Amino acid sequence: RHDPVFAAVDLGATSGRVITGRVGPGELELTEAHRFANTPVRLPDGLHWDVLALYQGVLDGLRAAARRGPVTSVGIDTWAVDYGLLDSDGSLLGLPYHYRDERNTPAAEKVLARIGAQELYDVGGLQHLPFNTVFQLAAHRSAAQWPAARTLLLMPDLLVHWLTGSVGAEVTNASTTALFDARTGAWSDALIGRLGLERSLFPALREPGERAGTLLPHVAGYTGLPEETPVTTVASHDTASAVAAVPATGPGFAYVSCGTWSLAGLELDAPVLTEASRAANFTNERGVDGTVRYLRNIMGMWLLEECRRTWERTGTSTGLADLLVEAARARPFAAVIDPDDPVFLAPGDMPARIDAALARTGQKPPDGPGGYVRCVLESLALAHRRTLRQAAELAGRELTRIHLVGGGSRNALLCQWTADATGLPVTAGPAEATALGNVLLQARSHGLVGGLSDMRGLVARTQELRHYSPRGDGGAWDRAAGRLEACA
Ligand code: LFR
Repeated sequence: RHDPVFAAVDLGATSGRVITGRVGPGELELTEAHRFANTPVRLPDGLHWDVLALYQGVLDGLRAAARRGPVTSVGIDTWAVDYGLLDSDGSLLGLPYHYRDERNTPAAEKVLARIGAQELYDVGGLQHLPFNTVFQLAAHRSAAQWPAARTLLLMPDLLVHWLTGSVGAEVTNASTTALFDARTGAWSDALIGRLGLERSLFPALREPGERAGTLLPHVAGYTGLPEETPVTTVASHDTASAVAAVPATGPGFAYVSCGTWSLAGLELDAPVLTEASRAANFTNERGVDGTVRYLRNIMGMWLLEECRRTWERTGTSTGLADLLVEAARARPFAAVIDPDDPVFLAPGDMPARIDAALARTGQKPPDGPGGYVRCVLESLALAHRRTLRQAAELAGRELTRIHLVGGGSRNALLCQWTADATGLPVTAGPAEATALGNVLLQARSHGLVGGLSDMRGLVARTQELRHYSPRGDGGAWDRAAGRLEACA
């Protein structure tokens, strides 16, 4: 068998992976070649990504992939919004900041005072999140290194640059900067100018499927991959890759890409830039083939993961399987929080912040870790319901099914409760939607699959999916949804 194999580099907020994907007629099979931790580092000037450790993990992963056999091409995706700055020699200026760094919130306020939320939304169509690149840049401009900056590269573009020497800005990820025009699909020269930023900081855009370059000699030498191995531009925003691999076979689907974040929404042909959409804080990020990812960021599994990190520090048991058993036994709807509350954004003691949020809304703290986990998962299911219903209304769509993809799709409680809360059937999986999307975009550029519906059909036929039907306890979820609104 000599089916082509593609290497997908997928960096998430807590770990990075290099996954190989074998693509043949009617076949799509992933194998993990290498996994490494992504551990952010706090320095005196803020919270940073350890970008050199990440790059080294990428190199080691490519080497592990090369040892298994020939690799047809390489693609890279990561989270969005974060970037590195290069000087005129092409050297990295300082360490990229982590989007959870606290410096962004005051910077965002300053930008909004100058430009105004309406004008920003009218151009970029993005949900207001304090870490959108436009706000990070406002904070960054007072740094001593700023005047030396010549090129801004978003995280995946930076890694592509280090592998190949080439410079570009992939569109799905560029669309998360707020400096990208959601209507035209190009950098907004007008907004960049209004903010007093140099237009030359922003490289030429690249579409998924384009060849970014081939490996630099020292990269080929280290990894054992041939120098002519192409690095293919994929949907380099992980959420765009995940949405491309949603195994939907018909219209009327909603998706929840559930990992550190829950990204809940719809795929549209055109952005929704109405005032109602802005007020409801929906994002219009760019998807594959000019589609629009109309969604909202919900705090996601971060709430649970950050609870577990806190418990780990205090020596409480944190095994996920046990916690989920306890959560299933805990009292239903004992406590409801609003996952969208910005108090949960920064790293730190999550159980204490949940307690404080519950106290503010006249609720009692949960009973033991299982109670916290139940509170988080029920609250997430309620947030999925609220967001998807609003998205459908604002976009004038009728929903028939939810596809829950990403690591969260392994969480049976969350899947079932999302079905129960929404009254819609949930198809769960694949957990590796992002890596699949990355592999499929490469396979497409090599002529092995067709358009989005072809790619999705292949995922639906080859990957293991689970189905959850809503159970008839809708009334209890309606009442809990009322409590969520009371928290907001
Ligand atoms: C998910 C994700 C979200 C983005 C957030 C921060 O991994 O990419 O789509 O809003 O991370 O970049």
